Order: sequence, then structure tokens, then C-alpha cells
Amino acid sequence: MKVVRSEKHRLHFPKGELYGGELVRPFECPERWDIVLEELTKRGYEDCNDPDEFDVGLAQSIHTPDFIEFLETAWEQWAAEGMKGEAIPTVIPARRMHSNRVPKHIDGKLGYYCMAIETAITGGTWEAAKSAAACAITAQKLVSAGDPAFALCRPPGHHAGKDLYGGYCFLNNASLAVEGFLRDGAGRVALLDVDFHHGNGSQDIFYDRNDVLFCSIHGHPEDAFPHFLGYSDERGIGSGEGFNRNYPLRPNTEFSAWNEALQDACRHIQKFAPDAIVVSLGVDTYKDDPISFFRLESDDFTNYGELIGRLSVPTLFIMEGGYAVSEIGMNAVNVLDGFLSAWHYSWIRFILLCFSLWWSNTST
Ligand code: 5XA
Ligand code: ZN
Repeated sequence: MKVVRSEKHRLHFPKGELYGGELVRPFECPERWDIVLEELTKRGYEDCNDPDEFDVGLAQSIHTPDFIEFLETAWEQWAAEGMKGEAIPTVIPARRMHSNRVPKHIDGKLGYYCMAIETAITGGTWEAAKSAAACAITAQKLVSAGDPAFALCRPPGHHAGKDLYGGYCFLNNASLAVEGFLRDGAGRVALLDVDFHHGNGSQDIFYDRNDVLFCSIHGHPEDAFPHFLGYSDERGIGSGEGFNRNYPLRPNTEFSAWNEALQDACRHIQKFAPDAIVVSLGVDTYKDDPISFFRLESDDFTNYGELIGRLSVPTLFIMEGGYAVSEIGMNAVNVLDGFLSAWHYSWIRFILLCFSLWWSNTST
């Protein structure tokens, strides 16, 4: 399995995140990336530190052009207004306020495009976001060419909707990869989101589509971020009806219950018969994650990686969340190791089957 990564992620590192009424050091920080890479290197994963250029055309197929332009220019406009700190909105279009008119002033624009204000925009944010998207697409191409791959994306992406940023996300890396597969000839793609948080952005992007099956296992929105999406009755709309599956789970959920949800999602994926699977791989389901409430142990990550590998479908893993920094590498790479053990085993089974068919034909 190849790992695609870019050092440009370091260009995005806000000093502050609004958490518990205080401006704290963001949970989503560059060390997360370093520790995952360290573990990948230790376990011998093949490294590709040279992603292709950001593909703006592909990005425009899932994000609106005005949103992309906003991300590209937000920092400049913020600085031009003489703002001293990092760009964070102060007003959001809430119920009964217009949410369809884009304000001219950057403070209003930030509120218009933002879904959660913990996420600051800085001078390097756009470059970093583009580099994460480029990693996802480069890795997608590797999978299309026949090898499983892991895109070590930072910043993450699954909260970014058609025209929304927040939850540490700007461009939806996993959804871009899905579009990449379809553009390269796939007929159907499954997007499996195992991050602790609901992938509201991915759901938003594919909600009316029947060529993408979206399954997400996450903290119940009554209890967990992003709070306003992720209920089990959100099943898709129009021709997308039935192609969106949410598995909201309650605080302190342990692996056995979590894994039942995953098994159900895998059954639906099997029935859908996708040409490729994109996994939004967040490891904030870990028991000691500081901002989440599931109870998975490190070995559980290996087990569920195996389950995904047993689907025997070309698979791309995209890094999302995970904030127990010391364990993020072990947990993420456990999933990949588990996946690979099942994946290699399924190839051996396939070769043995071909051999036995050949043997029975030649001996009769
Ligand atoms: O998957 N999403 C995250 O890990 C970000 C959650 C941000 C909560 N303020
Ligand atoms: Zn998360």
C-alpha cells in the first residue's frame, strides 16, 4: 500500500480554536500528521511525497465555484480589512435570517460559508487545503491503477459541504476522491465514513445521487458534533433515496456495538457492488480521544480494517480526525494493517481458486 502525503500541510496551523469558551491550541495540529507518518515508516509502508497538482476542475464538481473563490481569497480580504488575528466569523445566518445572499464584507462572508467556528483560516490555509485534496486525488489514481492506497490528508475534509467549511475541514478530500473514481470510469463508489463525527459534508455532496452510497457511523447528533445532521432517518433524496445510511451511536459505545453498525454498513456496500470504496478514516473513535466519546481499543482498529479488507473491493483510505496524538499513528496504521492482511488473503484465495479451476479442466 502506498502512502501519499505533502509537507504543505504545515502551512495550516492556526494558533487558536474556540473550545469550552476559551481560545485553546487546536486539537487538529501538525504533530498528528508527523506521528502517523512515523508509524507508517516504522511498519514499512511505501512513501510517495509528491502529489499531483490540485485539480480545480474536479473540485468544482463537488464544491460551488463561489465557495472555492471564497477559500482562495478569504485571508487576503481579512488582512485587507486590517484584521489582526486569524479569520473566524462572528455572525452566522441562523433561523429566519437570509442565508441565500452572500455579504460583501469578509466578516459576513466567513459566517455565510462557515458551519462551525472552531476552524480559523490563516495565511497558509488555502495552500494546505489544496495539498490535502491533491494527495487524495493522487492516491485515488493509484487505487484506480490497481493498488490500495492511503492519503495522509491534513487538513481533513469530511465536514466540508458543497459550500461550507468548518470542523477543521475546507475541501472535501474523500468526496473529491469519489468523483475522481467516477471520472476514471467507475460506475458506483461507496463512501464509508468511520470517523467519530458524522460526515455532514460528504452527505451534503452526494445526498441526491444513486451512484454513490454514503455510510457513516458516528456519535449521535443529539450528543455530538456536528449536531444538526447525521440522524438515521436521513436516507437520501430523489434518485439518491436509499443511498445514504447513518448509524448514530450513543456515548460510551464499545467496539461490539460499533462493529455491528460497521457489519450492517458492509452488507449494504456489498449489495451496492461498488467498483471502489473510499474510507473516511478518522480514529477519534478511540477510547482516550479528548473530544469524542466512543470506547474503541487499539486492537479494534486492526479488526475492523480486516472487515473492510474482506469486501475485496479496490479501497482508498483518507485521513480524517483523531486527537489522541500519541496513539493516532498506532490506531490509523492498525486499520491499514488489518485491511492488508485480509486483502492479501483474498488474493491468495482467488489465485488458489483459479489454479483449482485450471487443474480440474486439464485433468478431465
Ligand atoms: O471529524 N471531525 C472532527 O474530528 C472535527 C470535530 C470538531 C469539533 N469541534
Ligand atoms: Zn472526527
